[in-house]
Amino acid sequence: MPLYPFNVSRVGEGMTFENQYLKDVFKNLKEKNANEPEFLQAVKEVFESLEPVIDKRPELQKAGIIERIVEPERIIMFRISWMDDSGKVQVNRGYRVQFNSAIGPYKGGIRFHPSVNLSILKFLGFEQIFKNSLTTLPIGGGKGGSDFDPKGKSDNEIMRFCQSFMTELFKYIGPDTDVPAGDIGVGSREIGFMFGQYKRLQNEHNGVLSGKAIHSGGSLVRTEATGYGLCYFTNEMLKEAGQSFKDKTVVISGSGNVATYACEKATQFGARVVAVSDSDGYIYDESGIDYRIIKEIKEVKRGRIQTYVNYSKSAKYTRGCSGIWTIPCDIALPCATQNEINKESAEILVKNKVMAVAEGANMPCTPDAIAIFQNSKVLFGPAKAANAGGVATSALEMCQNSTRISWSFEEVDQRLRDIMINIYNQVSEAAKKYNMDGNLVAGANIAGFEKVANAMLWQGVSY
Ligand code: NDP
Ligand code: 2IT
Repeated sequence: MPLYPFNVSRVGEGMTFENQYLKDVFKNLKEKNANEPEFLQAVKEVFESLEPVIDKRPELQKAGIIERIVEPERIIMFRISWMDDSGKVQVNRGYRVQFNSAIGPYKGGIRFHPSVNLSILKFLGFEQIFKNSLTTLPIGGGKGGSDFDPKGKSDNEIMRFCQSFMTELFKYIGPDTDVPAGDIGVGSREIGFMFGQYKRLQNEHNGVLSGKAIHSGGSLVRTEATGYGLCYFTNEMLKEAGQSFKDKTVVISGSGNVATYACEKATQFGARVVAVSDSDGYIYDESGIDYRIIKEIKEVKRGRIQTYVNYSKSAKYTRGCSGIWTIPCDIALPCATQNEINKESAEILVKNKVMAVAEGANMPCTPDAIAIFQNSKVLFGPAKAANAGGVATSALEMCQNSTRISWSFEEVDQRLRDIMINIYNQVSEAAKKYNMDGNLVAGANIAGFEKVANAMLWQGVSY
């Protein structure tokens, strides 16, 4: 059961693009992938943005770029059997969607969550193509994962699962082929177990995974990168509107990797973060959430956000996660999961005078929520652009691995900051170029798409 209910059965109805080529491709895609609502949702949004590009560039239709870009180059699906602590054999399903390698090796995270299925991984892999393109670094798009639920598992169970997952996956990945990283349910501990197994099987210590620990070839700032990058991007968006984080009230959903470091950076920028959540409920603390407490609860104790009340007298816990959007705030940073802000939540945020929303999670806002923000002139930073700091820093890790040197925290952080500013400028300029000034959704889709499309054209049809 999705924790954030969203009516997906209507995805694709009332297509808002008129271009016949896009309409035909989408109709065919919908017929072929009728059981993949999240994937269709992600594609539809991109098609809506691309209409002016397709109208202007007939060579894209001639080369079948759109039909090709929505079809993953390869999908690997496999059985993962592993033994739990009681000696019972468990079976999960594993996947890697190698979506597009036009501009570099497939790159994207691995998600371990019971909700994982092909629709979710295809939406994530599809978005990753354009996100990775926006980073300006040479990385293609991919995503993988399993319906394995890490909650309540012992370290040994996690290790056995990760080893079994990699025993199959290692055949299909490599530092110049496909470089996975973390996502929901996959952090440093899981990357370590998978890296160890890859090294054993391949007999190579290389940059096949990013998000590695520093002593084993990881990059400084990778842990912080998505949350920091989200705030660097949001800062640019606010700056263009003559605003800043200073003295603003911020609500952040989630309390995992992205949320924790978004909380840290927003606080450093002078904002007051008043709420964070997990899938059970949310914490409201008027005096400001302390990101060091989230780190202690989540990274050290692997506990639930509810226990935050044991650390702060002013903190209040409420069960149910979507209620977090009823808290009045200037800036909302959804950093948990897809479709967590629906129409109703968006309407409440607007009524409470939210000024900016930037997506730390992938596709956390439903299409009608985005329309509400845009129609209400709320600054809106789409995931592909706003959360690209994580994968960008992964690409910096790949670069350090290839050259066998490592950069200081300051150097990586400076590069991350420059990349996020550059992404903001690319996205903002692409929107202006196609007369959609301020529409960063369209800007991100167009700027991300054009580079990949040009690479595909250049490489010919059978590559
Ligand atoms: P984590 O596993 O570290 O944290 C996920 C957080 O979101 C947890 O607080 C979790 O709560 C909550 N959450 C997960 N699924 C749901 C759900 N179905 N309903 C409600 N809450 C949920 O993951 P990350 O922080 O790495 O990822 C968060 C988001 O950011 C994802 O959308 C991911 O794709 C995206 N992202 C991550 C990047 C990275 O570098 N890690 C890069 C770019 C985007 P609970 O513990 O209760 O499950
Ligand atoms: O969604 C994402 O961009 C990630 N989970 C990070 C992927 C990566 O390869 O660092």
